Formats: sequence, C-alpha cells, structure tokens
Amino acid sequence: MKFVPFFLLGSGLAATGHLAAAPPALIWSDEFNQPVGTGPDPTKWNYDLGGSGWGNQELEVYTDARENSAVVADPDATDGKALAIIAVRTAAGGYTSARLKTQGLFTTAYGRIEARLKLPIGDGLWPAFWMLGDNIGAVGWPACGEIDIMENLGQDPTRVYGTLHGPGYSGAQGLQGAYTLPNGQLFSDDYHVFAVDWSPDLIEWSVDGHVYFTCTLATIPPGTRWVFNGAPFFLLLNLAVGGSWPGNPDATTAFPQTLYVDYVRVYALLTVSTLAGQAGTSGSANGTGSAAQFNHPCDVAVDSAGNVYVADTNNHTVRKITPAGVVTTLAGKAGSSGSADGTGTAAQFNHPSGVAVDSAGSVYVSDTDNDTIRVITSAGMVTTLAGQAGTSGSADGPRTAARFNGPSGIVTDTAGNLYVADTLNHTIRKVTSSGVVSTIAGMAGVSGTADGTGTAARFYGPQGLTLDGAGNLYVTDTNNDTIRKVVTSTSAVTTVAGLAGSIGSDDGPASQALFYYPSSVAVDDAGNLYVADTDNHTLRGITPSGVVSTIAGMAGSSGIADGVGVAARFNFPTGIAVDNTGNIYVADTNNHTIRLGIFPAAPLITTQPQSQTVTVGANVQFSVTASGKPAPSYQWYLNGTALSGATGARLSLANVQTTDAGSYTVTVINNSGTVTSSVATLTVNSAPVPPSSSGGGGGGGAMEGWFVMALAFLALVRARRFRPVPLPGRPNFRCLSI
Ligand SMILES: [Ca+2]
Repeated sequence: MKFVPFFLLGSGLAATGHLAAAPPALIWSDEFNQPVGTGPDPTKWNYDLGGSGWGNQELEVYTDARENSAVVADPDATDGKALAIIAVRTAAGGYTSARLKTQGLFTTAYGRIEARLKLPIGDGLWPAFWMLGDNIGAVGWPACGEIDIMENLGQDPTRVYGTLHGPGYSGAQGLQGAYTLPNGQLFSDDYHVFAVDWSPDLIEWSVDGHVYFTCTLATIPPGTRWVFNGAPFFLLLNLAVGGSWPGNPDATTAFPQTLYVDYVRVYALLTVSTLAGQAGTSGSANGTGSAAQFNHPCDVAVDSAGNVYVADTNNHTVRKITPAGVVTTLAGKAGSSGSADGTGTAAQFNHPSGVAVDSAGSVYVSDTDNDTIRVITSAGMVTTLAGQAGTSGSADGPRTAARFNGPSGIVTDTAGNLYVADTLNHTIRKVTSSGVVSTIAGMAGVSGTADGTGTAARFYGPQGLTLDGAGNLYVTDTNNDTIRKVVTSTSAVTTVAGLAGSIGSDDGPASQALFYYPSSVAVDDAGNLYVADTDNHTLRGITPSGVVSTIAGMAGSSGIADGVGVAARFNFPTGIAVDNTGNIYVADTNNHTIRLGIFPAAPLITTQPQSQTVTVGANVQFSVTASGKPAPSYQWYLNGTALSGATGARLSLANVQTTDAGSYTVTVINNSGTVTSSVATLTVNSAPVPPSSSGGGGGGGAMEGWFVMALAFLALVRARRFRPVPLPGRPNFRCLSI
C-alpha cells in the first residue's frame, strides 16, 4: 500500500525461526481449498477491521463477514477454489470489504513469496498483496519496512505496481516499478502469479516469472537504510475502495467487485554456489575448488560424511570431492576409455553416467557405454558387478549373465541392493547384493507412458532414480518429461508429476506441473523431491503434498551465475543429490562444475547457556548450541555490553572475580536472522563454598553421576544407530540419446 495505516502501530512481535524449523522449499502456503462458503483459515489469517481512511482517505469499512471474504468455487483456480475478497456497496452508499493478514501467525525473512490472483476492475478499486516488517509495533512505519508485491488501480486493469518502502524512501518516495500485460490483456480476465524473490541485499518483483523490478542495497537513496536483511515480515491481502492514490469509485464502477486469491505460497530460496570446477572450462585437473576441472560430469552422489562422488563422464573417471572442496580421482584415467578392472588409474570406464555410494563407502557406477555396473572400494579397486562390457541386452540373471543397455541412474538401499535406470531398455532393474539382476518395471525394448504394475508399466528413456526410506523409487522418466514412482515391494508404477509428452516449466500442483527433459532426482529425509530439470536449466522441488516449485535457476535461461533462487543459472544440470542435512549437490554438466545449493535457515538455539555459581578464582565456561545455515556466528554479552573477542559458541572465563558476576547472553547471527539466548547468571562467591557432604548423600551423588553418564552413552549409541543413511540420487545427460 502506498501509505501505511497508523492503526497497525502497537501490534505485537511474532515469533521468528520459521525458516529454521520448516523443511526446505515450500515453507508455508494457503491453497484456499477449504469448503466453499467458509472463511479463511483462522490459524493462518486474521483481520484488520473497521475503517476511517487507513491513512489514505480510503472509503471502505473492513469486516470479517462472509459477505466480504469467503472461499468460493472458481473453475479458473488451480484446484477449483479460491478466496474471494469482495468489495460491496451498501444500501446506504458506503462500502465494505476485507483485509487479511498473517500478523502474529506467520512471518518470513527471505524467500519467494507469491500469490496467484485475479483482480477486480473499475475506477476507485485498489487491490493489494503486500508485507510489513513484524517490528512495526516497536519501530513504527516506515522504519519497519514495507514490500508491496502487487498493487493495482482498478481504472487501469492492464498494469500492476511493485513498491519498496523504508526509512527515507516511503509514501510517494517509495521505490516503484510497474508491469503491463502484453496485447491489451487485463489482470481482471485471468489469474496471474505475483511474486517477490527476497534475498540478502536484493528483492526482485515478477509477474508470471517475468522480473520487472529490482531493488538492491545500491538502489535505495544515499544515506538511507536497507531494513530488509533477515527481518521477519508478515503478509497482507486486501481490497481497498477509494483513497488518495486510486481516487474514488464513480458511476462506471460496478459492485460488488472481487479479488480472487487462488493461493499464497512462501518458499525458501536455494543459495547456489560452485563447489568445484571451472565454469566453461573442461579438463581433468585435480585440486581444490576452482583449481579442479571436470569434463561433462553427469552425476553426483554424497555420503554421510559429506564426501561427493562424481561420474565425470567425458573424462571416463569417477572423482571424489571432500567437504573442503578437495577433488581427487578415485578411479579411471582421464582420456582413456575402456573396461579394465583394476585399482585407481589402472581401471577404465566408458562414459560412466551414474554414481551411488553406500553406507560402507563403496561406490557404484553405471558404466553407461560399457553396459555394465561397476563397484569401487574406498581404496579405489574397481570390479565389474553385473553385465558384460561391450555386449548390450536386457537379459536378467546373475552377474555377467545379465545384460544392460545404456544404464544411467543408480541407487543403493540399506540392504545392499542396487536399483538401476536401464535407460535404453526403458526399464528399471534391480541388482541384489549377491549380483542377481531382475527387471522390476517396464518392458525391455518397448517405450511408452503407461502406469501399471511390473511389465505392464512403460517408461521412455528413464535416466535418474532415487529411493526414499519407505522403499519407493522415484524416477525421472526423461523422454516422457515426467516423474514416476515405483513401489519396490509391489512394482506398482504411477506418475507423480508432469504430463507425458508436454514440455514446459509450469509450477504448481503436481498434476499440472510440466518438466523439460528431467534427468535426475533426489529425495531428502522429509520426503521432498529435488529434480534436475535439465533442459529448463533449473532445479525443481516437489513437496510431499505434491506442490512443484522452481527452487533455483530460470527456465529457458542457461548460464553460470551463483546466487539465490532465480538469480542462479545452470547449463544443462544433469545429476542431483541431497545430503542428510538437506544440502543439494548438482552435476552442472555443460558448465563442467559441481554446484552446491543450501537452503538458508535462521539461527535457532537448541541448548541455552546455564547459570552458574562459583568461587573467586574459578574457571568458568558458558556454551550455547545453535543451528542455522549458513553456520552462524556468535557474540557474547555481559549485562548487555558486548565482550571483545567473545565470538565463539563457548565463552571461557579464567580466574573469575566478583566483577565478572552478572547476566551473560549470547546473540547468534547469520544472513537469515538473529536470535539472542536466555540469560545465564554468573554468581561469584568471595568466600570458598563449603565442600559438599560426603555422607549418605555421597553415594547417591556418585550413583547419579554414573546414571547420567550411562544415559549420555545410550543417547550417543542411539544417535549413531539412527543416523540417517544418505539416499544418493543419480542419472545421466546427453551422453545418452534416445
Ligand atoms: Ca486455490
């Protein structure tokens, strides 16, 4: 909104930390698919009520009545239902309408915030989808910041505005961009998606994915403050009538008028960097980070320690990248294709395009142009597990009796079985731990799209697959442009997302989303799928509830850029894997690089510092445990004053004196937010504390200590036993052509 109503001042602060607590990708949404005639979900939305202009000489009175806001059936909505925010002219000649907000219920800092809206039309109507800083009650407006994602003046239904307000650039001095629909189309005729992509120092406004306005730290007026980094904002939706910006309705304005809201969705943005390799330069050099080179890497897998394995396809090698970015060659010799078994450079591969790693550190390789499955020990010794080099086919059977035809995607389960996307056979194969190969879905040599069980199902050049903890395989059915699911216990095959034969980049419910040559998929512990949507040059996410979103890159725009969300660029990304902390690894094939994607998360304190009572001269240590991505930094305070150099998770105080007594706190900070611990009080007694009794209580104390240690040990054992096993993804690229 152009101006903010003063009525909002005095609102309370909402909790922060939603990003940290939520799974990646979609972190909040309202699809407005509740029963028709009901109001908006009260756990997600509340109302601003009343009206005396709202600071802008507006005419409407906001109500919470169903007459002004209700879920309605609308065939144009993605799920057939939308929230209708309705401006009504009353018999007395006034106006009622509705204004919804998430204040006190949901806030977010950073991410993609989008709504699919169909706008009203007519002079004096002023629909808006916007955000306000959650600290508005403490600092007021415009210091709290305001992000107007979409505003429209009803007299011009072809144009919408995006605006940023902050201290020194508010009201009429707000920073504003506009977007006009092509060919005279009207925003009142159909739904459009209005979004901001908000990251540190950068906010981009878009309509239907077309970015039309950008604000950065550098574009706000000199001497003013950027108040949008890491600050939580709440969402608002309203339909105002009249006011200083649109002017008032006239005889031409028809009432009632409706702002239709199909959905509101908030996504975390993936921050993409380059882990290793030189964009645009192929080669085979080992080294650290950008000193290393790859040649059309087609797949990645990651182990529980964060080591990344790469099918470096055109080098005919398998590479390893440590968490520190040090790249070595695990097996194979660059430039030397062949099928020799052996150790290290004595072994040969022929365009390996799929890689997986198990919990014991064995690496499995789809050696695509040899039509074999290879295994590499952690010492680099390579043997052929199944298939026969140089002889393609589809025969099931043990080890070298079995045949493959251009195998690519490969994944292991916890029992030592392998699953393989046998791409040119259009089938999904299983290799048991003893080397027996079977076909679990699809029919060799017969491509198609059919769902069904076992041989009744059809695939068309499936290239990637991954396995979730429940035994479901997810498959990128690459030439069908779909994502399929295979239940390993029954061989039942269904289509998860995409439409066979329809190329596109549409996000939304899985049944309506489109893909373009997806060639790899990975699944995280929460059941989110991540897809390398190769020919769109994007990474897609699919939530467990089936909502597809673009989490990085821009469809149709290839490139090398690191960045957040839509600012990042890929060039035919072909392999994808996710580790047990949710970090995403990508074989960015035509860039010859391995990319790393991290979902930022605000700091969250999991263990608070504890109060202590000691004697003068004691050594004291306070500690805090916190999560957050990127890894947070720390600053300790005594009685509110920052302690110089006290910037670790632990604060050590040697030889404390009575002057060290007081209230200790620690502030935990990263790019996504800031959180301060509870107070830990240090009490320093000047006289020695009498030694504790060693009488009857002594034995109890010893027993208690033993018991605590036993509990701690049990907790450690449990933590180790239940540590998640990574489920690496896999596939290939144009190394394989159908
Ligand atoms: Ca809807």
